[in-house]
Amino acid sequence: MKNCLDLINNAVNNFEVTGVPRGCIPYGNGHINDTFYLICDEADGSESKYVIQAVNRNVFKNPRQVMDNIEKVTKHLKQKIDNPREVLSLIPTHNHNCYYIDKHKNCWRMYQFIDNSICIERPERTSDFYESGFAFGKFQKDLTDFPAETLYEVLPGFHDTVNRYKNLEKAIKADKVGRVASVEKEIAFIRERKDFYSVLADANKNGELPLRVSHNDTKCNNALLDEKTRKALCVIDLDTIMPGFSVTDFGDAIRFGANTASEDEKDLSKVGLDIGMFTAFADGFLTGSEGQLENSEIMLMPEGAKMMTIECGIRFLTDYLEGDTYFKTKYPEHNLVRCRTQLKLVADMENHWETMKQIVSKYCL
Ligand code: ADP
Ligand code: GN1
Ligand code: MG
Repeated sequence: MKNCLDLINNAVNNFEVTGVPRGCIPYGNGHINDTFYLICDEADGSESKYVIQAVNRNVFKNPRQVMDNIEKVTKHLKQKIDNPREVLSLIPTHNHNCYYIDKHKNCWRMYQFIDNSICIERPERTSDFYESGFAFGKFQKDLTDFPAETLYEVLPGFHDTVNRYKNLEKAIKADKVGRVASVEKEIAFIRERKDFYSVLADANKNGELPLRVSHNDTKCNNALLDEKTRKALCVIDLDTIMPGFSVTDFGDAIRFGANTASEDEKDLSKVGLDIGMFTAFADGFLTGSEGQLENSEIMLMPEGAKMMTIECGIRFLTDYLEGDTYFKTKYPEHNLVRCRTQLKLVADMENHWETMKQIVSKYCL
């Protein structure tokens, strides 16, 4: 998509932008969608700025449902949030739609660009991670009264860890690209923990974990911060909004941002849980959600962190065994390297289990 200028320009021409489009450039470091930054020249000499994205059709088989979810949720948020920099604003097409499907069936959408914002790839300081937690916690709070069951499950079973594990077992059995023999240690680690994978689903059945709107991609690069104040600004990347659990949103953020190393660090001695970052994010998330979460949910946050980490490890390993068809990879062992960081992080979370529980327990009412 990145070089298809005609496609992008054609898409731009279908949206109600103000001013004259000057040009689009690839933007951001997202792994899923193709994102472009668009500047338009206004008659008075000023500029208007937009983000135009092609939704990844390989991941999202039904982009209309994705857009329907985003439209409903942003509409709800706009009733509570006045500041246009704090909520994504969809730009309509000339036909009053919130997306445009081109002749190649690419689904395009456009947002107002949130100016003077920063997008952190990994938190360098605890205060940034606190703000990221605050943004996602507030997102939970603002959507407490949204009927989660009215959202489409755009990625069915996205955080169904039991099923993710079953898929791994299928991939092991199929051994499509002959890689199983080289990953026996990783497989054993994952099998040893198989009783854990149903813990959140069971808590939901027992009434300890309510169904809510979950974001499902709470990496810190999906919460913009204000460039000057570095305060939480806006939650972005709403493709994966679905009915789900607060603790998986919490957990996925910890998985990514409270790792002492990056997701694809090859030196496993660098990988571990940064308790300072964990504490900061928990503080931000539980402050931002302002008493909307139940005590039983708060106490399950360490489980959410461990679940998201092992689930991601399972997904990376499955993709590795299936020949790297889902996650974008830069070299042949990339998915395996990512899997190993996740498993190392799980082991370190197990070492810090009581500390994590104590930290979150302070927020129970
Ligand atoms: P992906 O699913 O590929 O991660 P995102 O929706 O997160 O796609 O967008 C990719 C990047 O584009 C973000 O990390 C952010 O830097 C930037 N971005 C997206 N939407 C906006 C916006 N409305 N204003 C400013 N920057 C944005
Ligand atoms: C994908 O590309 P990004 O950062 O938005 C994936 C997440 C994984 C993550 C691992 C829709 O997210 O679930 O946790 O990679 N998103 C989807 O880096 O599968
Ligand atoms: Mg993103």
